[in-house]
Amino acid sequence: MRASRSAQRRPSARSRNNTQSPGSAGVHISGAEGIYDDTEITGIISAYARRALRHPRGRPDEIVITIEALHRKPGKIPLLPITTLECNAPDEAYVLIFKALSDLGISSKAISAALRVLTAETSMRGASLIRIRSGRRAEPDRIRGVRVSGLGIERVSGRRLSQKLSRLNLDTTTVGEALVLASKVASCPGIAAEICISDDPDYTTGYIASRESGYLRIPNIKNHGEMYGGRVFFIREDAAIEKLMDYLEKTPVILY
Ligand code: PML
Repeated sequence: MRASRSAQRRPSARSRNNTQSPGSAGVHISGAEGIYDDTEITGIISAYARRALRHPRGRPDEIVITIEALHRKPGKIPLLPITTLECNAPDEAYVLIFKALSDLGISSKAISAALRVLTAETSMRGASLIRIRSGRRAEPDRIRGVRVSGLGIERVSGRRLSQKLSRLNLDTTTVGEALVLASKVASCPGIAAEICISDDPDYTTGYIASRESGYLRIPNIKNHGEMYGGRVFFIREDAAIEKLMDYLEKTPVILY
């Protein structure tokens, strides 16, 4: 599901940054996807429509829901373990980010480059790819970025995850879907880590994820009302971009 508002309409008074990308169809409002059985399709269409219509980024004037058959059997990937770090303000978050990413072998140059992308006035539609040593950006299209697609969670694991998140008081689609996406990204050969700041102005928890660290949630990574955000994938210096993008965008995986 992709929901957007046409570029001509004025953003709301709160919107410092309308995240409109030059050349894009309009302002991004909401996006989601999953892998589902036939019997779940009608229910999921209304759930996605409801979600797009009630999004804190504003009311979309276009909601596109696409249903595609899978032609490849999805690979099975384990979900990352979740930890919530203690963090009370964005300044503290930045210290945690530098520490966690440096421990994963990411250079300061690359971390700073990622933070510039994530806090820029114009959010990207997909994720940026940044090389872990040189900090060079590697996505072929800096507006579109890389869109992680072809992912879902096994029904039983979804229920188990929901119970686990409930016990942690975190049982929301935002957390569940972010964890599923981060788990696919972390399983991608060539990716060392991911950092995410939500572009939702009401959502101030972000995360760092990697196979080594698991999914590290960082509360108060930004202040309320800020529209910036996005995702950066830190890639090995010699990672082959085409292969990596094929995995992230086209290879179906089911998380368990
Ligand atoms: C998003 O807006 O989709 C990203 C959410 C990131 C953090 C989710 C969490 O609370 O763990």
